[in-house]
Amino acid sequence: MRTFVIAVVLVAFVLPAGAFEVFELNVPGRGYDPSWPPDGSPWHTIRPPEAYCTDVAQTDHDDQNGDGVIDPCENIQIDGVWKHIEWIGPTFTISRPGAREPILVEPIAGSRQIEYHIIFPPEAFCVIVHTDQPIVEVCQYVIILEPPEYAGEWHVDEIDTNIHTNGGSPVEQSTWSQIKSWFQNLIN
Ligand SMILES: [Ca+2]
Repeated sequence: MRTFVIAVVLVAFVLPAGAFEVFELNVPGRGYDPSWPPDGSPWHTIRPPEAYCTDVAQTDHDDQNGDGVIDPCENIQIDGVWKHIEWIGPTFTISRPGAREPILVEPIAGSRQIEYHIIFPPEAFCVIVHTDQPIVEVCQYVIILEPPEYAGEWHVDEIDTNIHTNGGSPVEQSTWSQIKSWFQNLIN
């Protein structure tokens, strides 16, 4: 029983730090470039939706294999908080005449590069769109074939570098402090 309680408490402490987040490197004209930018570089929050457009800064980074490239399972410190990188890749901002606003799409790993999922706007998050050709450059026109609500010709406005993080790993010191404190209380 005690083991179960401990497990529940550990999950309760750790899970809030594991929220899924998406950041876009905010360096105009850089395009897709997965090399580590210098600390101090600005990133732009895409998710969570309530933080959309919030500008944050890279305050440190952990290039574990020393190759100068952002890799999954490496860590980035955003505004002083370490975050575990789950995915890195290009994000495409595309628009079409008459559309209310551009949408942001990302390639689906392992696809034939004509399948993308929407990461913005929030109400369309994870909707999969199929294009007639791979998206490769700014100012390219591509045709979305489906789903019907997005079908038509789209213009590639920007190509940027995005990362997905789990929002807090390695576990922050404050969380460990909470866990240690809880265990000390349990023992005493
Ligand atoms: Ca690396």
